[in-house]
Amino acid sequence: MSSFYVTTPIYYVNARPHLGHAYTTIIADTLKRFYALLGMDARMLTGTDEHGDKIVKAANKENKSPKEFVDGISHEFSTLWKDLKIDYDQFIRTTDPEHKKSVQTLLQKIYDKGDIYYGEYGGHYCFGCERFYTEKELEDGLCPQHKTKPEYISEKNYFFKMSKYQEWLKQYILDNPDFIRPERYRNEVLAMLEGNVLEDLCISRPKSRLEWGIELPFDKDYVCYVWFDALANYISALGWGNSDDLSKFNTYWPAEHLVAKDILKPHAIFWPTMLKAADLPIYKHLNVHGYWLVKDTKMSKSLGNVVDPRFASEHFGLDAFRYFLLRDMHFGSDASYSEEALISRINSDLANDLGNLFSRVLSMNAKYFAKEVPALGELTEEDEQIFASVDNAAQNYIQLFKEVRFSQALEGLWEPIRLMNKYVDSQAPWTLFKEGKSERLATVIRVLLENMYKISVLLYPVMPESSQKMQVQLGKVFSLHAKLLDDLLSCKVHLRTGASIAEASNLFPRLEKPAENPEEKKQNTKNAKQKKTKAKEENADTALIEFADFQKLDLRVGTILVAELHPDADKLLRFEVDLGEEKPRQIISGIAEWYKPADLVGHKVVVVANLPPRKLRGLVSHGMILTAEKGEHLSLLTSSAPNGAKIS
Ligand code: ME8
Repeated sequence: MSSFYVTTPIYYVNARPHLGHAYTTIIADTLKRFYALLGMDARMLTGTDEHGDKIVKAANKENKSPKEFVDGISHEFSTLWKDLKIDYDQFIRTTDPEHKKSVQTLLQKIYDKGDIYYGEYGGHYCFGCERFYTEKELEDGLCPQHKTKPEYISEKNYFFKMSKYQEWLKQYILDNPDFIRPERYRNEVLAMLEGNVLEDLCISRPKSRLEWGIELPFDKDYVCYVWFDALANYISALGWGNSDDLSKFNTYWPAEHLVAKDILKPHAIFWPTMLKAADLPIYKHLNVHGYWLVKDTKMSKSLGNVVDPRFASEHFGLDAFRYFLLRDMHFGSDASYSEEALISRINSDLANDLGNLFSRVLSMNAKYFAKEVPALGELTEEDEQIFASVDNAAQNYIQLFKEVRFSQALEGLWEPIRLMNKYVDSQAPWTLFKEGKSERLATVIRVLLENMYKISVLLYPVMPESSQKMQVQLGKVFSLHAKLLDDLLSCKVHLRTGASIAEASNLFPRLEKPAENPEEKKQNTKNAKQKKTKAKEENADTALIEFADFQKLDLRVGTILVAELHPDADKLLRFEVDLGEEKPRQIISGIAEWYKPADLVGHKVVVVANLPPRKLRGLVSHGMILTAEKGEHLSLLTSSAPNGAKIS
């Protein structure tokens, strides 16, 4: 059986997992499932990157030892992947003893070959990136990523002769056009290789400065540079360099790597040259995606705009969330995340198109054929068109999936889904039923059921649980085997005539409005309050009104006759105020935090009497009682004038 091996970056444990991490991990899971569907022995690796300065700093901040700190966050990643039902085979941690051993084997191998040397180096070191920058790479003297001033450090270190492999790498990329994909990233890497002389890579850090790392096997005063250590995870996970049993390595290597554009250079330049130096086969493809943005900005903890994938998947449904991520990001480009976009995508593609198709067809089948699969009769041209369009879309879908173009693959698959909905309308089974054309009715329903089954299988990598639900409804659940897709596509009929199938159910309920995450809700209320206060302050300073505007106000004095709590709102009070009119007025006011109702009866107050009536939690308010407010302090405006006296 042929094999397939997909990896995610191993994530830093200095921050908690967010949507960006979840995206890469979900597409890795999707690819694994896709290749399993193709009949391959598919394997997926993910994990955490736990050494380096950044981690030590983050641990110090929380008053924890590095080990205690990394254990906690690494666990958060692994439990999130379990909650998101990611089917990974292995979760590697760079603090695993096997991994450490592999890194040392790799270092020793390259050292013995003469491609690691000891030298003095002075450079601009960014602690955020954990790397040296050359003068040329800095922007206005600042790190281009972190916009902070790097520290100039001069020290003796070990270097990997990366420059020696520059020409080889350039040629390799030219000879293998899809080695780095999409093309824009290949071009970016070629530009790095063509325009500059590659510098050798500093691969050590003196222990006097940093102890939290893997010791160099040839010098115990140094630890390994975190990127050299991290990249090796892709092979150490397969047992390379830490065990005599190389069967896993021989079966699964080379890998298909998935990363975002932030870590293009280490994966496209450091890693292949490291593999070449160690005489190991180069990975298959580097698949590079863009960023998920929130309101056009990259997610970051400091901006407070990180999206919590657990909340989103629980709220909108895991499969629907996966579908949105795969459909809305064109692999390679940035994409914007918003709940509005997600809801609109789910409602249009899943509720309207796919869900509707299933519920219509299954309910007709229940009504006309007592929930049994009807027989396929002679096929008309329209029937053949449905089969052809599904087969065609399936071929394209498979090809596009192999090219990691998930969005286009799904877009193409939705064409036959929409076509089937139109086919239902044009064939009008309800008319065939009325006219007693039962054989034709059976064929129409069977054409639909067979093609719905194919779609359900094809959707397995993207929406595993829904795929299974659809198959349960259709009375046939597939099991993975080598020829599954060949069989699926080479044959028109997969269901058994007379087999019982389900009644209609709502696979993808329509979503109504964005979710309010309790944390976000708190933040939104806080922001709204701050905005209101700021606007008030600004108005106080700047906004002048015309005298005519003031004259429009009808301010009157009145006596509170009744004061009580609003039956449906903690912050509101209900008043009846005598303004010298025929009847007292009902006024609802938000002052329950400051006054007890009983204390207010008999008080004289000032009321804005010409506001339009307004409903507040079910009770209509005919005016507003004026208060004076400063900071936390609030008091009622009073007057000794008689009821109904006008203030001017
Ligand atoms: O770089 N949009 O770890 P990291 C899309 N430890 N993907 C995003 C994203 C966003 N806004 N933010 C993060 C490291 N990602 C190293 C990797 S590998 C040998 C070492 C995803 O925690 C994306 O996959 O900073 C990106 O490449 C990765 O998280 C960076 O994770």
